[in-house]
Amino acid sequence: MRAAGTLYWDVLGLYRDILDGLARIPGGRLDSLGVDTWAVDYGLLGPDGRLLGNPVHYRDDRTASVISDVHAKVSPERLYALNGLQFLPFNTLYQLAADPLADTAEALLLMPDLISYWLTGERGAERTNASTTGLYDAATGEWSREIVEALGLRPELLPALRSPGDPAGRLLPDLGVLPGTPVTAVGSHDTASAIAAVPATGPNFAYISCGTWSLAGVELSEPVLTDAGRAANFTNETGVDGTVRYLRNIMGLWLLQESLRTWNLGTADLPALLDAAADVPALRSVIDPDHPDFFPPGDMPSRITAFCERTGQPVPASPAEIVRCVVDSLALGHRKALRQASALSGLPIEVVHIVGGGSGNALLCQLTADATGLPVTAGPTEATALGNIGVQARAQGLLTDLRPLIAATQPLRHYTPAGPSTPWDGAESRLG
Ligand code: LFR
Repeated sequence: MRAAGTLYWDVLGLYRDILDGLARIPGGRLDSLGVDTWAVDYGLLGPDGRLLGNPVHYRDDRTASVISDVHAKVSPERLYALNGLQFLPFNTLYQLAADPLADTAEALLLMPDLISYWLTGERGAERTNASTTGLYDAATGEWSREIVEALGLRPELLPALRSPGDPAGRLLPDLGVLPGTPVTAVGSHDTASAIAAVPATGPNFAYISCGTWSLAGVELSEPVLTDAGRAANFTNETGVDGTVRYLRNIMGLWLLQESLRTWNLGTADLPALLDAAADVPALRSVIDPDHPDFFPPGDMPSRITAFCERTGQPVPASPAEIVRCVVDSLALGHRKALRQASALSGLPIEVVHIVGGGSGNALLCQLTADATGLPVTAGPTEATALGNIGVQARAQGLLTDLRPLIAATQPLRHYTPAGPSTPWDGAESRLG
């Protein structure tokens, strides 16, 4: 929600919804609870533990003026050598440089850690999400003292790290819901939880965690901190069990979500639009989904048509044509990222797993199979929730290996490439 020009999260609304949800648990008893959210965003606490300001949304533009200051203190090359993170203007380290409260705050808590603190009174920094801040060393798995000091941040700002599966306190009695329930640290970055629930049956797979963002890449055991990886803007985020998510962010279904919002349509209208889009000829016009024009909230269709006009392509007119342009462009983005992930990491890819809400988008799944020339397995849609619960179940000794269980129990859909991927070769060059 925007107020006086700043885009904020309604964090207390989210917290209230969590408490309401807990109050409705059938039977009024839980063995464990785990918190995950999106990455990079945070709240700052004062000495008495109070929230110092309302958390700002990563789509706010406050970092635009500070990125060069940060890079003057630590070069992008040195940053990548230490944190292995793709450059995204909203990475926590840039947000802190734009945040006047960072100098006086006592503690920084990432969103899931903040919720967990309110629920339990205990503070910590869960590793999978800490790895998205830019302040974390991808190779050692600890906060990077070098980066923290170079940026003039106080090391005490950052809480002690914890890993998925670690105990994270108990629900405080004064919340009035399920007092004493144990809280377990999970892959608190939603993408970490989603990838933990990929139903892969062998090592040579790629994944696309497809929702508001498309997170496309491979899972590795060690970070790849090469110049070529930095040039391709690949990230090394920490996963559950110390795995590495070697991936790139692609703008994702945000392009559709914001288009629907502009047209005053809801997600219930999407199936009919996708059916109509399936009848529009393929690859007539494509956009670079990652162009910064598409990042802020607001009228998406006019930004898409402006892009097509600027690049001399047919301008999509109807909603179905715009949806087709978006879905083709996302499939192309998936193809480009996965080819690079394989080339840069040396991992051959035999199958692509699409998980998250976008795995229910049959047109996007089929076009991703066509564009990559690889079989696609789609599902589960609730991968993040399943990965979160899976880590808790394992911490309780209820299971040892989540992926085979997901593969055996979740409905999955399979897509095979419908034809040669040659039309996509030409289209990729149009993305620049
Ligand atoms: C997905 C996600 C991405 C992260 C973006 C911003 O929900 O967590 O992994 O890059 O949101 O936090």
